[in-house]
Amino acid sequence: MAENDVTLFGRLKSKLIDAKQQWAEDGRLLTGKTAAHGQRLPPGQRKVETWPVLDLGVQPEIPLHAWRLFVDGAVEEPTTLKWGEFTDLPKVALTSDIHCVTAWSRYDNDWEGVSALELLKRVKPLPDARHIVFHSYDGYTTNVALEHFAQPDVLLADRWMGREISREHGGPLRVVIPRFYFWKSAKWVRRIEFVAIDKPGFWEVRGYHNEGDPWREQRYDTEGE
Ligand SMILES: Nc1nc2c(c(=O)[nH]1)N[C@H]1C(S)=C(S)[C@@H](COP(=O)(O)O)O[C@H]1N2
Ligand SMILES: [Mo]
Repeated sequence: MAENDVTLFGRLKSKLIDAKQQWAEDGRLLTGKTAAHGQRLPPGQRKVETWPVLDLGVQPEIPLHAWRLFVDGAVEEPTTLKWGEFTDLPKVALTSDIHCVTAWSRYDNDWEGVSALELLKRVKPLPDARHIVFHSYDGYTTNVALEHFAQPDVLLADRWMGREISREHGGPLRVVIPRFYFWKSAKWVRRIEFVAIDKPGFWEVRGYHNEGDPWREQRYDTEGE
């Protein structure tokens, strides 16, 4: 089977995962401020010029012949796309800022890819679809409300600054959801699952906020405090 051709490089960084989980418990980096979206830099963030790499330590290498995107769950038209089928879809280009919960922000990223709205038009979510879970080739998951996925600035991106997205940044295909902290933007996306009942993802079950709006500084899940 083609998927046997996917190679996983690196090892799970369990110390880093534990440290980030501790950040959530300690409320690290919280300023307690909120800001209007008109303020470009959200509270507690600093602008960087580089593009840091953040993941669980395992970076899949997915040859294009083995790449598949599964779109399923509460949709009228479940779809499996091969790479050539994905690249045949209409493309858009747009520019957005990245805000990572570890406090770096990177402005003016030029992305190209297929818009979430284009995908939704094809798979047609059923009326009970309310949430989306992204499943990635490295085992990572993250969730977002359908209403927030269904925005014109949300992309399935295969290009950044005029080049293919590198493996370390989630190539061949990653999700880009600019309005939330970057952990919501799944790298190496493999499956987009539509569900009626929300399913918190990898960081969301480890103390991170379910929504993750940087301007409201929704870094961590502070419920129950
Ligand atoms: N598949 C996958 N996607 C992921 C992650 C991951 O570990 N695996 N990490 C998330 C986190 S915490 C961040 S900040 C961004 C980092 O993306 P970058 O490495 O391209 O900067 O990817 C997000 N998407
Ligand atoms: Mo992150």
